[in-house]
Amino acid sequence: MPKERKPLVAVLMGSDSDYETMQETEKLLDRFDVPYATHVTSAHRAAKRTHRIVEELEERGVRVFIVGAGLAAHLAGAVAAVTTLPVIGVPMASGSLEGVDALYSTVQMPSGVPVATMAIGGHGAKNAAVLAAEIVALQDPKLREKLTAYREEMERSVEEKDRQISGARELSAESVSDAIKELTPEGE
Ligand code: C2R
Repeated sequence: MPKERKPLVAVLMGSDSDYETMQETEKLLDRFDVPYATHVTSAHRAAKRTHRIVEELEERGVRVFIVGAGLAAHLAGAVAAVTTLPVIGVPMASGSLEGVDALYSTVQMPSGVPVATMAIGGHGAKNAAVLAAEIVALQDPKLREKLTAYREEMERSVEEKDRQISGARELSAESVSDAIKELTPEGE
């Protein structure tokens, strides 16, 4: 990503231990060519710093926040508390509860302060990027075309998977009928 472009999306996470999952978000934002800024911060461990980072990113023109966190995942809610920009939360699949704690902590926001909560882990991290791109695309028709192309590519991949599975089944049905013919005495 060229450095001079202003970030439109902020990718925040509670710890560097979340980064492997949150790279899935970055990869898709790269694919859609959406400029982003990534930061580690923590509402629990660095509350004032988190507030400051959100303000700075808003001033730089960020339009959407994506926030990944695990365990008692309050970071997305804490970000939503100090901005009226859309906040997308990604619960990490970590700890003894494997992300169920993070899911509940992220999704159960009191009315008035929403966090658009994704699935736990990698699927959620990817969907966060798609949703953020969809929000940015409201004012960017070219980005919308990229999202349409992404959907079409997914559809083609489903068709290809179907061809492989149904083709394999037809093949085995053919070989079964050949085997039956071979075993059946002529005239029967
Ligand atoms: P460490 O690996 O640094 O101990 O972090 C992080 O997102 C991470 O998944 C363990 C987990 O703690 C999470 N964390 C939060 C917050 N800060 C860190 N949920 C927060 O402010 O919500």
